[in-house]
Amino acid sequence: MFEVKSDPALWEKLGMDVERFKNMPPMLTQAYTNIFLGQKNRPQGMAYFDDCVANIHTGRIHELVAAKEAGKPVIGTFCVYVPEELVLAAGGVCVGLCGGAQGSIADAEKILPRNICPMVKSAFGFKVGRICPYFQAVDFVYGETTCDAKKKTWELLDQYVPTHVMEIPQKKGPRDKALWLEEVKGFKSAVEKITGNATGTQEIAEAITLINGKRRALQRLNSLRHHNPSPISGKDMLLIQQIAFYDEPNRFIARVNDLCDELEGRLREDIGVAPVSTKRIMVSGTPMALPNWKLHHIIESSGAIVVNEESCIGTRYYKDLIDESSQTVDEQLERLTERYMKIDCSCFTPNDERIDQVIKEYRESGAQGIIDYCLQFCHTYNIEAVKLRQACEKEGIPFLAIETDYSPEDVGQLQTRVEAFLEML
Ligand code: BJ8
Repeated sequence: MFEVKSDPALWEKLGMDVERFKNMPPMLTQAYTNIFLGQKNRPQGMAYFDDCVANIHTGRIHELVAAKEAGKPVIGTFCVYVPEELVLAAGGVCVGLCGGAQGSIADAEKILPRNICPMVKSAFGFKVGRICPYFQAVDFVYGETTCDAKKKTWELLDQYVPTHVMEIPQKKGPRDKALWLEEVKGFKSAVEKITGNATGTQEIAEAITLINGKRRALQRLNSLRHHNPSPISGKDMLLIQQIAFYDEPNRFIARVNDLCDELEGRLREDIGVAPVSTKRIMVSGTPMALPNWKLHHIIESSGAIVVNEESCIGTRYYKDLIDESSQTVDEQLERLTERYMKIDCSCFTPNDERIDQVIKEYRESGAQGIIDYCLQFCHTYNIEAVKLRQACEKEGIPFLAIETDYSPEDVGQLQTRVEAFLEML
């Protein structure tokens, strides 16, 4: 039987609020069982990812602690702009710390204003409340200046855990690219100082190849799900994309590729998780950090299937690779910078390349409508939804924009809107 495991001794060692945190595994066990395990016809390869969730507060945390004891610093990040390749090249371990849970928001609201993005509040609350083993395991964190809520929160977060900040440009002209290259070089030096390891061409090349491998595996999986019937549910795909931010990369790549092999077999026999007539939805917008499964669960329990996520926990994380042919560190950093500057976050202006990308992914995924997901108080994605709607209207693409947070209060209302949208398709 599925169970999220507990390890109070490990949590104690990490300085967590164990009394409070011990309620978390049973709650997650119940939520995961209800949301994931009742799905019909799941691929067998999902067993590994179920296991990742079962070990989310124990097995993977033991690995991080062992890495620290072996002298490998663990670095937490909140944005796909922070180059994980350079952390790995310097011998560190990189984990994503974005918060996707309602349970830590009250902790954050004791300090932060209430009217900011739930993802920022959730992450900050996890640290303040000492109720996230990943936050407790990291040696330091790397934030960025993508949005106002994040960049000002990092100043406060630094009072709890050493917090460095990368400056992300707001535009994509030559001056902005030069600034970003300087930031990447500064990041490399800072990480080397913390790890005590200088990184040369060889280490960077290996890290680029490894993370390209992760991105390729996710690209492969995403293109398989575009078939109709889709061989994997949107919820399972979202889960895998969330796990990509904290699992050990080599193992993750191997398991995703195993799953792809299985799905290719399913496609040969026309086996899907839902009939061909199932309505196909693409989700775009703000990231959905673990364990935020709210919208996907609403869509799929309304009888549709999610076939693509245009999101940082989705294609924005893996659509672009880094050129692997560089011969020097300078060239490698330039190629890395070019790849990262392709990330079409709404924090940039103008950001029309994202609008084009959304339409492109819509066509490739065989979706029949787009639901644009915006976390409350995320002004950049919320305003960009206006342009996205205009583009969809022009292309004749059915479009629904929703703004929500992590609370269960609006689930009924969202379900009604989603069902009405599906009926219209
Ligand atoms: S590159 S999307 S991971 S910033 S949703 S915290 S923007 S108020 S998450 Fe993001 Fe990097 Fe961009 Fe991707 Fe602020 Fe908006 Fe909240 Fe956001």
